[in-house]
Amino acid sequence: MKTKKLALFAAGLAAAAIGLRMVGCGSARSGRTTAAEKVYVAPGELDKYYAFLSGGQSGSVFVVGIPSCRILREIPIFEPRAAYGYAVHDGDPRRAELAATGGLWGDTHHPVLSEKNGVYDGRYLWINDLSNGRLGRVRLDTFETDRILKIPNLQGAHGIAAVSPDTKYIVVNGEFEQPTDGLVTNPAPYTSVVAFVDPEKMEVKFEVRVAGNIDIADTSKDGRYAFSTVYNLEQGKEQNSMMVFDRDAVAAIDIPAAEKAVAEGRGEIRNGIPILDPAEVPGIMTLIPVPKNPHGVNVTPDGKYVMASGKLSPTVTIIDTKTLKIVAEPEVGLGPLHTTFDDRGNAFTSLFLDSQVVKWNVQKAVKGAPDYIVDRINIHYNIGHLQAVGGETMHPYGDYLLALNKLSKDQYLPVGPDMPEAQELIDISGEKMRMLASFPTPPEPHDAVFIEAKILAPKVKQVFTPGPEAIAAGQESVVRTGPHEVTVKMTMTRSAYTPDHFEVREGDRVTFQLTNVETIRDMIHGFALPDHDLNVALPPGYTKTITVDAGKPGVYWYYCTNFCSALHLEMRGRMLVQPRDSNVAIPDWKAAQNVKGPVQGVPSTGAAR
Ligand SMILES: [Cu+2]
Repeated sequence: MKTKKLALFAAGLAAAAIGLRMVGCGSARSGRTTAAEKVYVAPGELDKYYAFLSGGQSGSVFVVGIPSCRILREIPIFEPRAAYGYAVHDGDPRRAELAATGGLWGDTHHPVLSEKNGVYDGRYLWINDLSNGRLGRVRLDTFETDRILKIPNLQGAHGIAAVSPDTKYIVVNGEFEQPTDGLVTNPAPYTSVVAFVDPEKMEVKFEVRVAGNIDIADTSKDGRYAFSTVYNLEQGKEQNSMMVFDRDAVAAIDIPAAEKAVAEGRGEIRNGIPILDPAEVPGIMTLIPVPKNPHGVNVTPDGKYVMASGKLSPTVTIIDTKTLKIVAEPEVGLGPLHTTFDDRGNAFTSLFLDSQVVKWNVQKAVKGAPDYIVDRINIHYNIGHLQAVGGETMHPYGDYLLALNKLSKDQYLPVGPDMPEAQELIDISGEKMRMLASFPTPPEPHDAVFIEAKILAPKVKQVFTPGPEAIAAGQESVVRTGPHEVTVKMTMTRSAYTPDHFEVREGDRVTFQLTNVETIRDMIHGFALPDHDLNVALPPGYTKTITVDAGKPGVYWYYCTNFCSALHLEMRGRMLVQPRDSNVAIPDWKAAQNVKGPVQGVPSTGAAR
């Protein structure tokens, strides 16, 4: 008997050990509609929301339709992507920016959207690169990265937030502390900075020094405070020495007070940026003690409270945003990491260790009512971030919540040593949460932000007005502009390049000025040149100018990489590179336009004509 009981107990433990799958996967048919019906978007129908998922070590952002969970595209930010002709070639200004600011890779964690009057206006998305201390900006009318900013005096750009309600700044937290005096020979105590970035100009306006590691960021809804969780107030450099104190803190930076101090010249200028030290400028920062190693920090939609998730403590610390005093510290479960909100006064906190989302009522918790916990749902597994649609704005939608999970284990087919990472979509429209769907994405789902499709979709540009640099049909040419320089002015339309061939010499620098002269949407043409590390994509109306070395003598077929028509495969042309000392005459591409001209340093038997 005793043995049987032990066996049952062991079986129960085993079930718990493989996660909580048996509990979490029940009743897809509870409620009026099935879970499948809730996420089914019929072919030809459109999703209600865009979700922007950070790509983690992919250095990008993944765009997903919600509720269908269909991946719509990837926006490369910190890594070149040949598939989108992004930063592939030296002539692409994004590639030059990436190379100059830390490298052709990144680690994106926290996407934030531009706001107007406390709601998303669909202009920009910003995301951090933790690894190289950068901030990337994506234009949401084109879904393209338009700026990369290296943040001076800061390492480990981690938590970021838009300053509500009108995106006055993007706040960027430096997680990896640095010697305060900037030296390594006789290092001073290590500190970090919070950077305040002008979102339009993409330049740092000022920084505030914090004695500790600055983690996640959010801002008050009135623009007064930037809140950050801070750990390692001990300023230790190894883990043991970081775990001495009983509590760490939420830092509340008073933005107007900091701006005034900067205007009065009270900042130390380093690398052109004023750095304010709260020890020398009292009143610009308040440290609010919270349980050790807090993680997420989130402001309620009504702006009344900011809450820090305990991580090591099973509590969420609720702080009044006016008085900066702690008003409650409710227990929610093991490993609370982040909190998001619906439109009915409820908070949802991710529990990393419990692998759960817990729903709880904010006012009941503040009042100390015992029944503040509303519901719990099992997650598969070890949830990190979570986001409810609109949960970061003043007007949450209260319908869907995305759980971004660190481990998926038994949820998908094995794909090598690395299991797919996953998200789970949860229906939060009712009193009880309901699991709807899970879907994997390439590494690594970390955080997400949503915008309603009807706000953004009408603003997305698909056909562009040709700029002054555009080449019009009939204006194509191949012209020698110097002894070793050739400019090729080329147009592309279904299904041909004009010119479809031209000749240059070994040693030439060839500048392509490429215009896609199409005028209808989704008629993108690519221009790939084998063995020249070159692939660009051009939407209708776009012009791109790129210079390459002609390379070794030979015939190089440039071809279209973006499927465009039944004759897509035939959309190609030849660049013929004559040997440097060739005595073969280079023929004119067109009688009026040619590659004639003196070629210095070429033997008399050479190709100069
Ligand atoms: Cu094409």
